[in-house]
Amino acid sequence: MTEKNYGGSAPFRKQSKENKPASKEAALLKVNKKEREKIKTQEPETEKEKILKAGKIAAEIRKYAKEIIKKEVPLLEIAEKLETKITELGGKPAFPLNLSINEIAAHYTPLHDDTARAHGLLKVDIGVHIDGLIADSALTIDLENTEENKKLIKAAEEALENAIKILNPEVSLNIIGKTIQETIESYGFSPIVNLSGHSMEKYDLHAGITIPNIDNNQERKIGTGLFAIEPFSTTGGGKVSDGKPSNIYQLVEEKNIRSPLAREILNYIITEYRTVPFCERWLYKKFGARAIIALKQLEENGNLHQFPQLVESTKNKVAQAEHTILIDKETKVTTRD
Ligand SMILES: [Co+2]
Repeated sequence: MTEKNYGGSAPFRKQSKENKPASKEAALLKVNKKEREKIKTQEPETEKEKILKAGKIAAEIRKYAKEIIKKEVPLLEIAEKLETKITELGGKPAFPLNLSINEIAAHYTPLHDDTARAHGLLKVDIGVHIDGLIADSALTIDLENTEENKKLIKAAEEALENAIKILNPEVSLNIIGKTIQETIESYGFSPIVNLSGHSMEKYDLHAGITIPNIDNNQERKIGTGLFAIEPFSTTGGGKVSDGKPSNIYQLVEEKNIRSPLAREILNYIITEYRTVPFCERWLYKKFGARAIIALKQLEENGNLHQFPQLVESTKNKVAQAEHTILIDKETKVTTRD
């Protein structure tokens, strides 16, 4: 069983009963003890507060997304507005805003000069973090107004709600997957079998535990911690393959690179994003066209990983629903709008 601990408290050294120190030192120790007790009892609370605040911001962004996303609005404008709002509300993007249309299931973010406009079945995937404590949430918007789109969205949303209903630390991962699968199949659609939810830790979006969207015989219990559950429903075969490069990157190694330009940008990435995914658009804004050259060099040198777009293999439409859930003494959806 996994005990995911999102609030690491500082190790608390035991005081020896013998060798009692002189009074001045004793007083000092007492203060220190008090301080340490404070850290011990408050630090997890503070991290929990940040988790909840990040969730609240994501919930606000969900609402704002529904207000501003209309057919033909440039994706670039949507991404910029939503990411700016995250910052205004006191968070940072935990990854570039994803706006994936139709058969693209995930990992489309606009380029700095993107000309695409909103249409079709549009998935909005939102990441917010506060000091590395993450909220991850997604919704799907139907810009075609078709029955099938609406049903696909309903299937994903209901699968998510049914999964949330059964959540507790003792529930097995395959039972969550089974619930998602059965709900989506009851609508006559397929869940995407090779996309899954995930545990999250500080500055770590995909922290090790995978939450399946199908019954995969994984009997491990979910345990406590912070999790994203994200069912995908599709009219297609139910698998995604790698598509075009997404221009979304993540730092994988800080090793040195000869080019001074690439080094400058690498240093910026290390301090600004750490291990949080970022995109070409953000760096273009800061460094201009030289960022594009540097990103290529850094990827070739093995400093960066570039995510591919994820495309439904039979090129059929995909809907997604996602919330972040804190499983603790109780189960709380942090990103509900
Ligand atoms: Co996620």
